[in-house]
Amino acid sequence: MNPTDPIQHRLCETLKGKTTDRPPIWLMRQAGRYLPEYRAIRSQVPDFMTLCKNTDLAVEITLQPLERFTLDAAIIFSDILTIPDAMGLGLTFVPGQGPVFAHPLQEASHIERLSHDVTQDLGYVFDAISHAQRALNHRVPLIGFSGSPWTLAAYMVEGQSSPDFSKALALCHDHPTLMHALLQCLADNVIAYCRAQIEAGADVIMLFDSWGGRLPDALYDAMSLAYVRMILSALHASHPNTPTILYAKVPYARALNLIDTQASAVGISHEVDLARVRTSCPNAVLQGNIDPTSLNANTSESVIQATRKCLLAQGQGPAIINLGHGIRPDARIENVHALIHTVHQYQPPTS
Ligand code: 1CP
Repeated sequence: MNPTDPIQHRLCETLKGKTTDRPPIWLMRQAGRYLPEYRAIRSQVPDFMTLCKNTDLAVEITLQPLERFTLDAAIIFSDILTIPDAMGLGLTFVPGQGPVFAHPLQEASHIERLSHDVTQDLGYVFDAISHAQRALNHRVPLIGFSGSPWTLAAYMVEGQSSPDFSKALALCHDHPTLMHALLQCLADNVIAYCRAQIEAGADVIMLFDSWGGRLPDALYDAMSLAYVRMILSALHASHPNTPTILYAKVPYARALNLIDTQASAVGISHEVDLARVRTSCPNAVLQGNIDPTSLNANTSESVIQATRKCLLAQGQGPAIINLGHGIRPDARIENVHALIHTVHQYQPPTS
């Protein structure tokens, strides 16, 4: 290679729809509680946000999975709830319970007063990205990310995680104009946040609409996808060379809706039949779909089978190997090795 040529990373090439020697692999939540080296750092700080706001620790944790495994991407260590925190909702992570907001959105005035520009309070994320990029030194691309407006709004209205996000759904039904004001405010913030991550050095932007599946069919497009499309088109207009990945935990029909957005790739949940999506969309760049619980088994047989099934389902289409949702804290390290080894060894069937 000419020394002035840009480095051809598998992930970025695949996101451009190009063929690579083998599909790229990375894992959602690859830096996290299943790693003893993460737990060692985590035990030294009182709460999770302290890790995100400390540049050196956030960079160290971003790199941890790359020291152990041969992965094709790094993802910046942070959380989707940084935006609501910067909007003044007072975020803490309560052990055993997850995220909790001190000031959830409970009345119209709370929403009307929200700030449309919080990027100046999120400098710690951009610092972590620029430092991580320097530490990576072009080894692999760095993924920046944000939650989708709906997924962020669901937490902000509810005040915490919830099995059904019923308060947020009630707001959609009872006060749709107010909900749209909140979603638009979040969309403005997400656009500015993602642009600043790209300017700081993120090579790829991923949007998580993790709770898109909680919306009924009648509301999904208006309350979630419309804002996702707005963000993707704003990012592609300002940064046409930065690819995007859109993940949502949604069933088959909605997965096809995601592919219809401008996202460069779509993350497919493990509840969806990947082979069926591939048949419908032979040229779409599809990521994910391996069941994260297969990493918790006592032997590696399940994850090896799940990985082979995923590779076969992808067929000749452009593929990014990943899980269908985030890796769980009780995932076994040897199973993660087995998953990655299966991808590295894979020989596509000759037709
Ligand atoms: O105490 C701890 O160690 C907290 C555990 C933890 C970790 C490791 C949380 C709290 N967030 C994270 C990191 C994180 N979160 C990353 C890091 C980068 C990587 O992938 O390695 C990313 C991308 C996220 C994104 C995130 N946070 C999502 C979207 C992805 C998904 O899994 O759907 C969501 C929904 C969150 C909210 C959140 N943050 C943390 C928890 C436990 C949760 C989920 C709470 C719930 O179930 O509602």
